[in-house]
Amino acid sequence: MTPNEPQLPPNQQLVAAGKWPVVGERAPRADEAPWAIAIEGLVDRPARHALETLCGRPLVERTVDIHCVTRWSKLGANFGGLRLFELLDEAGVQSAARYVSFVSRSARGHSTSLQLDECRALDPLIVFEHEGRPLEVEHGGPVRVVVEGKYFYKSVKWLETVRLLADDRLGYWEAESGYHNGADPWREERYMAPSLSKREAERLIASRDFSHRDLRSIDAADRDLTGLRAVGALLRDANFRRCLLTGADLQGANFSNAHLEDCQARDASFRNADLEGANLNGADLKGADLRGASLLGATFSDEDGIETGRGARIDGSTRMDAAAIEQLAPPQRLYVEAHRPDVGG
Ligand SMILES: Nc1nc2c(c(=O)[nH]1)N[C@H]1C(S)=C(S)[C@@H](COP(=O)(O)O)O[C@H]1N2
Ligand SMILES: [Mo]
Repeated sequence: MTPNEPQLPPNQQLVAAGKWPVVGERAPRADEAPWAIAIEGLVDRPARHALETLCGRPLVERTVDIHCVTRWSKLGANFGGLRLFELLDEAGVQSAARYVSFVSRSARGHSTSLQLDECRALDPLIVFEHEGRPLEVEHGGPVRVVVEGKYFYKSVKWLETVRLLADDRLGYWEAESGYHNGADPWREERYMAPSLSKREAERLIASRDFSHRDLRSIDAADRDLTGLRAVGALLRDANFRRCLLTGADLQGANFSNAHLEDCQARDASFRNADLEGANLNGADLKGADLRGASLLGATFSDEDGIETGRGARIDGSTRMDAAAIEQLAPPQRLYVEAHRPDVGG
């Protein structure tokens, strides 16, 4: 038990001190127009606030715990900004408004939304500063939303428009990737329920070909999937516990938050796969190829295993990038490095 544990929602792990991963888009849409924040929709007095005038208002400072859906958490980040409701109260939210949609200055029109009452209780900040300095561009500078108490995908970077709505407008990740619209980290509201029928799942498991399929949350625990082909498959949150995956071709598959505990994955190829938040505790990864795979928030061993060496079976034959190992949470990194001494620190 670490002293920080009670502050961490279920199945989250702390990033290394001082680290803050960049997730999703890294820069806003290129646009020459001066930055302004529009308050629109079901308000009595729609407004457009030039960024300079907003920055001139007295800033509120707040210390916030960040919890990303890909299982990393960063506690105690310090932000400076304005309370969203300072602007909403000025604009006069109409009684028909039930949702707030935040739209980003983003090439893909990135957005997210919150239920209005919940939003009021969470009291989001419109943030300009991090640790007393202007917010870094890749973290949403010059201006982003920070909503404490939700997975961080509810905190839009490069905020441009706040729209009050009667009906919800599902956000980018919520619509595209099935992220849960509730996003409560304490209840682990990471993903929507799976869309796959039991029969369809059985048929695919029998075929051993998942390539390029959307099989989010598929339950394949304890199955013999030796030699499975799952190139480019969407396998977020899938259950592969204790599976036989020897020699499987899993290149470019998305395993984010998938369960791979105690699976047999000798000689499997995870090349360029997304293993963010995946749990590989106890998995046999000898001869497996993880080059190019993203390992942010991945787990190779629980705390007991780190002490006793009973985590994932990895050694010098497990191919991994040094840069990906560096992304791991410190105890995971120690575990991996201890088993692959050839890679060094
Ligand atoms: N415009 C925009 N906002 C976004 C995203 C994005 O891709 N584009 N990603 C979201 C997700 S999934 C997370 S976890 C956080 C990441 O913020 P960070 O990169 O500052 O850590 O931003 C959220 N806001
Ligand atoms: Mo995220």
